[in-house]
Amino acid sequence: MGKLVALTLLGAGLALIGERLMTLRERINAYREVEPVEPQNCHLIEGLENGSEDIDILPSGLAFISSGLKYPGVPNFAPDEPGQIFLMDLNEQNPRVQALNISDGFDKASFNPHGISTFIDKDQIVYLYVVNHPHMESTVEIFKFEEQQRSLVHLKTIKHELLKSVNDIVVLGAEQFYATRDHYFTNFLVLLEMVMDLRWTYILFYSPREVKVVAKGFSSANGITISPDKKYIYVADILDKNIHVMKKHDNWDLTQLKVIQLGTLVDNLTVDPDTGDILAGCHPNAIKLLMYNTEDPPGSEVLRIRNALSEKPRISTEYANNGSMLQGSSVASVYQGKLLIGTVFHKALYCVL
Ligand SMILES: *[C@@H]1O[C@H](CO)[C@@H](O)[C@H](O)[C@H]1NC(C)=O
Ligand SMILES: *[C@@H]1O[C@H](CO)[C@@H](O)[C@H](O)[C@H]1NC(C)=O
Ligand SMILES: *[C@@H]1O[C@H](CO)[C@@H](O)[C@H](O)[C@H]1NC(C)=O
Ligand SMILES: *[C@@H]1O[C@H](CO)[C@@H](O)[C@H](O)[C@H]1NC(C)=O
Ligand SMILES: [Ca+2]
Ligand SMILES: [Ca+2]
Repeated sequence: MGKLVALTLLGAGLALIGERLMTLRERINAYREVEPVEPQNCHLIEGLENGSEDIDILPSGLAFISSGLKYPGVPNFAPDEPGQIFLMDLNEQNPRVQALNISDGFDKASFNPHGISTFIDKDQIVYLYVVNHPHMESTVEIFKFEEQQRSLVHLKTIKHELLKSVNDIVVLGAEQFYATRDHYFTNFLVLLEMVMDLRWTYILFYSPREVKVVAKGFSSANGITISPDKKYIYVADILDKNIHVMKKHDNWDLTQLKVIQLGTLVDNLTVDPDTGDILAGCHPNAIKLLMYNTEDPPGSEVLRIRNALSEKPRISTEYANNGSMLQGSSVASVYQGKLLIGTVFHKALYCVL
């Protein structure tokens, strides 16, 4: 009798895991192929071959691009080379990228940049905040940008026990930011977390005086950005294939206004400064990203969301490719009719819309 119960329990357990695995395959679009949507005027950016995970463009048209991410579960073509931050001036006729020099005293060998966000203070000094994973930990590095010298001066490293598995940040003021945590476990239990869809990831508010979780319950919180009027925060939940629109309160807490379902795995978000539209860099099929195969590579997809705050946001595809041109798009950013598309580990694309 005991044996029968044990067998039944084992069977039920295996069935549950099997069912969860099938659900997970559905959730990460394991069966999806993309239909191409390719603007006429696009070319790959020379000098960016090993990732361009995040992009942030200043109001002046200077774009910062983080490159060389090494992160568990995602491919990397240059595992022995440190990451870099590149600069591109979108005002130029044929913009080219240039690696930014980083000041001495910062450990460049272990630099592993992930999400980035810029901040301009009242004296017009530009700061670049970078999520860094030195030795697979998570820190936030603050740099001052020296435009003339094309260099970054390292000012500070921020560490905190709640700043774990950080994916992206959005800076709100001097040393104040929201950060997303994209997974809870940092060991093999991360698989359990994905399969069981535990939803233990969150958004953290950080300031020198106060650090707190301001929103939780995400499958895997990823890209984060702020609306042009600074009242709303947009967060991509990559495993839930949606964008959460959150209202920001005076005490920095966030409350959810709505969720926009997209049916694709949303990575990083940016906002078109001219229109307020959200641009989302997406992974059409995550299995192809997680199990990299040069014969059948992961594709790329960029969505534009108009009127995100309205009853009926309009969603259109700005770019889609099966991986023959661009693999693993993670971010898209626009500046005056020019579109930059970055990827987790592959090249980057420049389009004139
Ligand atoms: C974009 O998404 C990818 C995949 O999650 C992530 O590795 C990368 O850090 C993101 N980039 C930014 C700028 O947030
Ligand atoms: C990308 O990485 C490969 C392998 O390490 C290296 O040979 C190549 O120069 C890198 N390309 C760029 C543009 O950094
Ligand atoms: C980069 O910085 C280093 C040390 O700060 C300096 O020696 C080097 O000349 C700089 N390179 C460029 C291209 O400015
Ligand atoms: C991707 O699309 C191109 C045409 O755009 C086609 O030639 C190629 O075979 C496709 N690749 C895969 C893996 O489906
Ligand atoms: Ca970012
Ligand atoms: Ca991201």
